[in-house]
This record gives sequence, structure tokens and C-alpha cells, in this order.
Amino acid sequence: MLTNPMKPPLYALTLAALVLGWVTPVALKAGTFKRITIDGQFTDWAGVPVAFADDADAPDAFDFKDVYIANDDQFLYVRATLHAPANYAGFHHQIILDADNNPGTGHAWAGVGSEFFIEDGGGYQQKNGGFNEGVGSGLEWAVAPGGQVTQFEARISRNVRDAEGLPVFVQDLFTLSLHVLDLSWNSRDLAAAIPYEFAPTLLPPPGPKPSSASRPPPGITTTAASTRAPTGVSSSSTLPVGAG
Ligand SMILES: [Ca+2]
Ligand SMILES: [Ca+2]
Repeated sequence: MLTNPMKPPLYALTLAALVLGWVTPVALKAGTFKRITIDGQFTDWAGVPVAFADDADAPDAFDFKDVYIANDDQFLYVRATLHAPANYAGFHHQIILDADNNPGTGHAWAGVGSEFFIEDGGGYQQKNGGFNEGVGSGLEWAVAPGGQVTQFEARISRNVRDAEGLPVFVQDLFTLSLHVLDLSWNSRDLAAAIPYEFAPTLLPPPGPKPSSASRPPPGITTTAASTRAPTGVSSSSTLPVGAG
């Protein structure tokens, strides 16, 4: 695809939109609200548009074709199809998050300024510019299927926290890259700098709504504040990080 050299970069447009108070950033559309089950079945992706189309440029590797992104109130979902079948376990897999949608902050690599990245199911902080600033928590990673695949689906908790215990997702608009490396840590394919904006939740929040018909008996006090439990300990692996 040809790009216009005079066209300002996406982040500049976004910044301008924020400064000028535009209701909707130019050239962006909100993401897709979907509840996806990570089971290796893809019918639940119906209606999710292609977020990024990658050329057939990694023969005999793990050659990304189309990337799809969706979200619900709990998770970010990523699906990628391949130009040819490949063994998922024969490669290292990274999802690199430019969480503030600013290439000038975080660790500059893979086409973005990364605040946090996921590698083979482990999450690592990068927001202060280093490659590995420590392991995050609450990732709730899942991916399917494994083995020889023509596509896969994965999820990341929207409540994932970085090594400092702070939320990774700091705003609705962010950018991500998908990166695949061989088992000797040679880069083999990259789907770079894909923008995404969390779609608003279409369903009512969980829990009963207070109403006059269900007033508590005298002596019982209720609090309006949510008491949602914090995200539990992730079961994701913490494999050692290789050179990127
Ligand atoms: Ca599925
Ligand atoms: Ca950044």
C-alpha cells in the first residue's frame, strides 16, 4: 500500500484530536466488542474486520496473513491467520503493546514504542525504555490451537499489570505488533504497529441494580462502590526472555 509522505503519523493525529477536542479521532474507528472463547474455533470471530493484512513474506516460517482484534470488558483478543500452515510450537511468539499509542515512549522496537510485551505467554514491562524491566501480573494469557496451525487466537486480560503493579492499559487507544521468532531468536515475521481502540462495553455491568423494590431490611447498610476482586494470579508461564 502506498503511503502519503505528507500525511502526519497516526499518533500526531491522535494528539491533535485530544488537543482540539474532536469527538472522534480522524482515520480511526472503534474496535469490535466480542466475547471470544479461546478454544481454537473461530466462528466466534464472525463480524470482526481485518485489522491488518500482512504480505506473504516469510516462506517456511510463521507467515502472518490477516490479523483480527476484538475486545470485551475483560479481555483483548487477537487472531492471526497464516499464509501457509506452520508449527506454533516451532517459534517464539510476541505481542508488543504500545499502550499509550506513542512511539516516543517505552522501548522502541518492532515498529512501536512498547510499554509491555507478551512473549510465549509471559508479560514483561518496557515502559521506562528497557527491554526487560520485570514480569507483569494478571495477564490471564490463553492461546489456541497449538501444533500445526493455519491460524490461532489469543487473549490478554485488560487488567494486566506491569512489573510496578500499575495497569498496562492506560487508555482506550493503543497500538500493537505481532512478532514471531525462530527458536534461535531470529526474527521471522512482523505485523507492525496495528492501531486499536477498545470498543465500549455493550452489556450492562454485572451484578443486580439497586432499586426501591429491593431495599435492604433496616439495619443493613449498602455501599455503592464496586467491590470487584483484584485479578488473580496468572497461570501464564514465565519463560526466560530472549534477545529480541
Ligand atoms: Ca474461538
Ligand atoms: Ca509508547
